[in-house]
Amino acid sequence: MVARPKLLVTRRIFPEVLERLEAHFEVASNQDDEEWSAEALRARVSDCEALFVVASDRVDAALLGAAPKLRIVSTGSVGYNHIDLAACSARGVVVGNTPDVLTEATADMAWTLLMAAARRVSESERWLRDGQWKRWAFDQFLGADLFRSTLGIIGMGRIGSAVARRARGFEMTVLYSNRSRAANEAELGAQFVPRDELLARADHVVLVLPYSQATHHTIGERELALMKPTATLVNIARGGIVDDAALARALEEGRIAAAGLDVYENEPALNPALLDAPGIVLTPHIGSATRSSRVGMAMLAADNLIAFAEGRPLPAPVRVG
Ligand code: 8YV
Repeated sequence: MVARPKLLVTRRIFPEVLERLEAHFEVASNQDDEEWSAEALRARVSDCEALFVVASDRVDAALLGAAPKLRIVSTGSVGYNHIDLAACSARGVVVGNTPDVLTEATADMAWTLLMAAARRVSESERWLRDGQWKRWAFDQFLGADLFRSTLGIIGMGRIGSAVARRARGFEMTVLYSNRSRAANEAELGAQFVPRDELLARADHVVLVLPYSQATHHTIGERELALMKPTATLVNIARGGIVDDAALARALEEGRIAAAGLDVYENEPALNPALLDAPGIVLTPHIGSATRSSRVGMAMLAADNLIAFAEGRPLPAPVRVG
């Protein structure tokens, strides 16, 4: 019998996915979900042909250098900014990701954060739990309208489109900005506008663009200054797209009204200023966290690995070159 290739899985994965992988690989999986340092990861991957990671694992030249047999990296995420594609290409390492299966859950999360932030859900719940609710008042916790408001979506890919589709039920005007015009803009009823115009006109801004050097701090001091003082900002894309310190200041100074964040610079160590900022709703990177979406992601990451092991094209390849 031919030896099965060695696969390292850096996180605990669903039993049904582990079972599928074990039929094709000799699997070492982190089922206890221990925290592995970069050094520990390098040691564990040193004799592996295949690696299953998530977005919080850095796959850089140092890791690849420590894994001379590595042929495939499969990430259980749609984003792949944690993987050095040039270094993978130089070493002939194939990369796969998990698009589509998380689109709807992540779009739902954008709306969850948007509604919670615009209507001050976290803030009013904290107040209630603190025993401060003694009297009802007309002007308590006034939020912003969603119905018939203007939504600005920055990044009109799969998830941006799913966010836009949901806006129809709220009879919103939808503006979007993107690297290029979206072929589905008529179907979505979305208007393509320059980013600065979007920021100035939108009542609510949702960020759905991938992270790269080019998108680093897409929203910083200058952009926050363009937004309405009543506006809500939602980031379900990647930390680093927003300058978190600038956002905390803008909320503190009332230059925008609210923010809903699922992703942060330097996760999971949040900028403490965000914790104290008014009008903010914070979640711990759970955009894709529904059972069906996460099982779908893990299965697709496994499908990429199995296809590679069987010499078939990956169902969801990332272009490395
Ligand atoms: C993941 C994500 O849950 O897919 C992505 O890019 O950010 C999330 O859906 C998370 O990053 C784990 O890999």
